[in-house]
Amino acid sequence: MDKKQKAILIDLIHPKMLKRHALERMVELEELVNTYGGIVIVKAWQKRFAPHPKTYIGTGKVTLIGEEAKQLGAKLLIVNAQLKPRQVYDLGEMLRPYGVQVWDRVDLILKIFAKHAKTTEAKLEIELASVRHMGPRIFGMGMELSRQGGGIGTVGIGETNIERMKRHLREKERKLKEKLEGYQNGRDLARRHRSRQGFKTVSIVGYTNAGKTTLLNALTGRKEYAANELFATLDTRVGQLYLPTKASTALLTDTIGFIKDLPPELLNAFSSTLSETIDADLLIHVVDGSDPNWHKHMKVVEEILERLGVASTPRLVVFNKQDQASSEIQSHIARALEDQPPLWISAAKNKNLDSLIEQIGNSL
Ligand SMILES: Nc1nc2c(ncn2[C@@H]2O[C@H](COP(=O)(O)OP(=O)(O)OP(=O)(O)O)[C@@H](O)[C@H]2O)c(=O)[nH]1
Ligand SMILES: [Mg+2]
Repeated sequence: MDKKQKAILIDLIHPKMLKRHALERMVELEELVNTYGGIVIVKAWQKRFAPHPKTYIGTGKVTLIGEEAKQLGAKLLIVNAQLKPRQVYDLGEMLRPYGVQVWDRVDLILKIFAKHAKTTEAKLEIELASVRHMGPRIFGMGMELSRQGGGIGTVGIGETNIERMKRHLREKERKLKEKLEGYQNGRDLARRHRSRQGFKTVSIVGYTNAGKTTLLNALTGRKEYAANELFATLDTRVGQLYLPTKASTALLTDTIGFIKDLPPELLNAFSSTLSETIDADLLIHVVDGSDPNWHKHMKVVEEILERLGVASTPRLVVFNKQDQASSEIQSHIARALEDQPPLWISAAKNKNLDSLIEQIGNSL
């Protein structure tokens, strides 16, 4: 029996942050928790100019949360930030008496990834990301353990354990990377084969839940898993797209979605999966046009594309979910883009896909 895990969420906000922004941040965190399969029972904010160096949130607040958690039977505190290893440790120690575990945003994303990974490659990538995420924490704990073990004249017992642990992790990381390189080589071969056959490649990118997989399915007749959850897709799928204007076929790939504050170590671990995107001739950037945060999400995606080194790949921006987008938001988007009219589609309703296909043909 897998009862839903009860979670308390906490976000640190700058005293000058607009209330609307604070709420939006929380909504996204809550969506992540729902995707994970947890249930949010308390949403808390703390106003601070800067994080507490040791516990991230103020220690008084930590105690309050601990007591509240105990009362409500929550075993999990999720902090909406990427914490320093030391902060996870100190916060965890403070909350241990209340039986509460601490996750940061990356922990949560990793848990979702682990749940959604279907292919061996995606599973390996997640394992690599976890090793990289956990490593520094263990090293941080090491300071603590070696202090405990180290009396006068003794080598800290903690220290030797930590050394062993470090070696173990390094070894694990090496093996994972080696295995992933195997997949990478396979992909390189397949890609070279395709380009010899004259196929152009088009990669669908975008914020998570924008409708990338739905679009891939609609354009290629595939039946990949698409769902109203974050990170439904974690690997790369390829389908064929016939371009009537060019009387040729292009290969269309769909991959993992992006999200704000995606830590670099996560992105790096997914390099094998993302290599198709990195080498594409054209990127289709799918934006959920029904989401009031469309502009922020677009910027996040652009930033990540830059980090991937593909900022100069030709790009086609499409606004999806027109069927759900209010006329206000549609005219707002039109105004914001002023120079070129937005290309609206509805992947789920098969709307306006012909003009998209035509534009893909023209762009290639
Ligand atoms: N109303 C409406 N819903 C859509 C449209 N396109 C996709 N959706 C829905 O949006 C949700 C997310 O779609 P996906 O295709 O899984 O999105 P994704 O970008 O692949 O998401 P991840 O793989 O999780 O990053 C699903 O519930 C889809 O049914 C659309 O044109 N209109
Ligand atoms: Mg998807």
